[in-house]
Amino acid sequence: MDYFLTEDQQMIVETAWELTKNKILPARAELDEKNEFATAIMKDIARADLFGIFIPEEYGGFGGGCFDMVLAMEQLARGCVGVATSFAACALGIYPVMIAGSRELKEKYLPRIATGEKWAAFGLTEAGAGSDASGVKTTAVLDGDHWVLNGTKQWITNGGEAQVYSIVALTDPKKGARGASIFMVEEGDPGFSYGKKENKMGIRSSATRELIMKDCRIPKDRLVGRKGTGFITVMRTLDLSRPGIGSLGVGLAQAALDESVTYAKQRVQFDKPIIAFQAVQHMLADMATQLEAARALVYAAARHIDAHAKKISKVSAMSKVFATDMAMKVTTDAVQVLGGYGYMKEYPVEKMMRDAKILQIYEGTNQIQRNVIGQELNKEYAG
Ligand code: COS
Repeated sequence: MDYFLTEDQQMIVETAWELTKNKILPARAELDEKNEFATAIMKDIARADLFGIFIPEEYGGFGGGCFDMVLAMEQLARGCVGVATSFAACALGIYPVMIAGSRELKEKYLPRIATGEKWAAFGLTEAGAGSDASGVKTTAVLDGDHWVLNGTKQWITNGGEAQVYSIVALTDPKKGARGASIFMVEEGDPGFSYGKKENKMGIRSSATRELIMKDCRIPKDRLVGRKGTGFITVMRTLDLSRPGIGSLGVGLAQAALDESVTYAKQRVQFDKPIIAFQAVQHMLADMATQLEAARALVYAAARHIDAHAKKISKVSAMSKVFATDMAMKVTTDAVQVLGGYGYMKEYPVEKMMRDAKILQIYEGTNQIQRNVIGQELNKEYAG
């Protein structure tokens, strides 16, 4: 379908797809097998200037919006969702500074993120705080000119690879969510270290680690926004990032459909290519239709956000839940179309199915997305 992209948008798509073809496709199977972070590809993404897409021009970026990011992420995800996730997590990690940070913090971090000189990560999740984002236990106490952070973050994408971390910590534990604040912690800060790298089912070219803060001292001015406004900044950050996760589902499902149709045209059974059988055709037709519907919703959600619409939570959650449930279904069907071959590692669809699963879990499970949509409906129909 034609989405009438501008020349600049077409250039983003072409740049990201060229990078995917030349750098990601040849490397993805080995990175997956070795559970290895795609360091060289992240540097290629920086050289292709994709990190600058979402950073405002005054801070050295291209001043693009959510839609531009969604376009780039979709193309990267056609190659490998692990790589695309590492890229997306840099945006997620720096959005709090863009949303609520002081001019000084923006000047300090944004130009370096734009060039890809530094990578970022978002530190919200803890052992007891996942879907319940307000269950954070990490604390931050002011001691003279420094904040002292104590706590452990879990399953942090880009953990150990990023140099800049936005960390959610309680500055007033008695107030719960309303006592949360966000801090920028940097690699090398005293008292800041990493736990072990996780061994995951999918997105194995991305890094997932614990972040450990033990009397971690950081300068006072690394507080993002006002003290106690951290939870709301987290919610606004997730509103902004969730269509991007939807776009990973779209890119992944596109890749799975491409593999499925190509295979179905070549594979001969009962003296015919299997695409000649209606049973297979109907599966492919459903895959293609669901994919296009998800893409349209993700693009619409991103454009809705870029238009500075007042309410974005519902449409953002809808785009994430619909596109990622679709990706799980389409990648599972791709394995089915390829049959026994689909189950083998010689073909990429088994990796695609493994990678799809995390999309339904991270950045808010799809159950949480439905809660958000339900709560917003409840408010809209309040009368
Ligand atoms: N934008 C701005 N403010 C928001 C908001 C949004 N999208 N969503 C909620 N808020 C505000 C509310 O208005 C409320 O403010 P007041 O305290 O001033 O009234 C406050 O935040 C608390 O909101 P709420 O009561 O709805 O919070 P809950 O604790 O019930 O949690 C959910 C709501 C479940 C939506 C939240 O915990 C969530 O998104 N969880 C998933 C987190 C997640 O994605 N984790 C994955 C790891 S991060 S990669």
